This record gives sequence, structure tokens and C-alpha cells, in this order.
Amino acid sequence: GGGGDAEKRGALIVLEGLDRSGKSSQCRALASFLRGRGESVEEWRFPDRTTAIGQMISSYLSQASELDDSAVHLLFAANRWEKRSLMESTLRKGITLLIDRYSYSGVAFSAAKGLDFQWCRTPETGLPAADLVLYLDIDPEVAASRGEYGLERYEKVDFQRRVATYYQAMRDSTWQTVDANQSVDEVQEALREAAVSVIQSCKSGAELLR
Ligand code: T5A
Ligand code: NA
Repeated sequence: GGGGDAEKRGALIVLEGLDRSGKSSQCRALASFLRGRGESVEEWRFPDRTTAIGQMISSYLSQASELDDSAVHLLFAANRWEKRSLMESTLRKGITLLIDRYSYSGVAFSAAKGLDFQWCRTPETGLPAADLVLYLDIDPEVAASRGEYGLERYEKVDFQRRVATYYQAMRDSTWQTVDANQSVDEVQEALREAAVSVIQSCKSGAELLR
């Protein structure tokens, strides 16, 4: 470390979890908490439904169209690759990215459909690596009781259980698991310290952009 760029680098923080685990709500709250502390933060999400690829994915998820399982897997990955250079330049400006779902969703959901786990990981290789993964751990039955569950393609309890096993297979030292069966405020409290700490280490150049 020691270079000016390393000192300015923002952190790549990812929120992951089963459908309805509370990722989007927590992302919003965490971003506003961090901004209140003077941090520069952008909130992103995948799939990014605003691009041409994202619109194909969105139509597939809402069950308005059918696609081959492998083809849709590659579209989800391509939707991250089309954002790669913007992700990297944003981090290099010292802006922290809070991302609602990332490659872990890509792998866990496709593997749960029966695609080969290693094959699923291949197109994710080379994307910017997360500095911190906040995994919102929820009982699929609790998730199913939350608002609007069941409208999208993957929102079925048995399927979500399989997704959870693939998430567990991807855990590494960047992961922090939070009990997402708790109230919105309790979950938020549990996320803050880890986020503040990783932003500090990225600023000090302790974590270099891989
Ligand atoms: N997918 C995604 C892939 O297959 N491959 C990929 O590469 C990627 C990136 C869409 C689907 O795509 C799959 C995974 C998904 O199946 P999405 O657009 O992120 O992904 O899905 P959304 O529908 O936007 O989000 P989720 O359904 O996952 O919900 P969240 O964001 O986890 O939950 P949130 O915050 O919207 O909350 C859901 C409801 O619960 C309430 C909220 O008020 C809301 O009503 N709630 C709580 N209630 C009680 N206690 C709490 N602690 C609560 N927290 C939230
Ligand atoms: Na969401």
C-alpha cells in the first residue's frame, strides 16, 4: 500500500440472502447511516433491470418469458460484467459501493436449479471481489410470510432451502452472517459495525483492489 489510489479506495460491500430476507430495506438504511457519518456511498443492485440485458432478466423473473437455464445464468453474469469498469472506477474514486446481490446470488440460484456448481462460478471469475459480504440469514418460512412473496419465479420455500445450501458452500473470510429473522432495526444494528470497519481498512490501503 501507501499509494494515493489505495488510500482513496472505496469498499465493495455486498448484501446477500434468500428472497425477502430484507436486503433492499437494509441496503437503504445502511447507506443513509454511512452517509450520515460523512462517507461517500452509492447503492447498486443486481440484476440491474435498467439495461438491455437486465430487461431480458426482468421479463424472465416475472415469468413473462422463458429462457434456457444456462442461458439465463450467463445473462445474470453478463449483467455484472457490463458494469465492471464503472464498478472499478467508482471504487477508485473512493466511493463505497453497497450492492444488493452479486455473484453469490448468481451461483446459488442457478446451482439450486441443478446446474453444475463449478460451471456456475466460472463466468463470475475476474469480477471485482467483495471486501465484505453481509449474509442475511433467514428461515425460508419466515421469508415466505413477508409482503408480496411468491410473485417471482424463484419464490418457493423448497427452492429457497436449496439456494441456502449453496450460499453456505461459498462462505469465506469476507462473510458476516446476521440473523435476519429479527426486526428491521436489530438487523441494521448488526450490519453497521462490520461496514464501518471494512470502509476504514479500504481507506488505509490495507485492502487493495484485486
Ligand atoms: N438472481 C439474482 C439470480 O438468480 N441470479 C443473479 O445473478 C441475481 C443477481 C430477483 C431474483 O433474481 C435472482 C434472485 C431473486 O430470486 P431481486 O431483484 O434482488 O432478485 O429480488 P427482489 O424481489 O427485489 O428482492 P427480494 O425479494 O430478495 O427482497 P429483499 O430485498 O431481500 O427484501 P426487502 O427489503 O424488499 O423486504 C421484503 C419485505 O419484507 C419486509 C419488507 O418491508 C418487505 O415487505 N421486511 C421485513 N419484515 C419484517 N422484519 C424484517 N426484519 C423485515 N425486513 C424486510
Ligand atoms: Na430486493
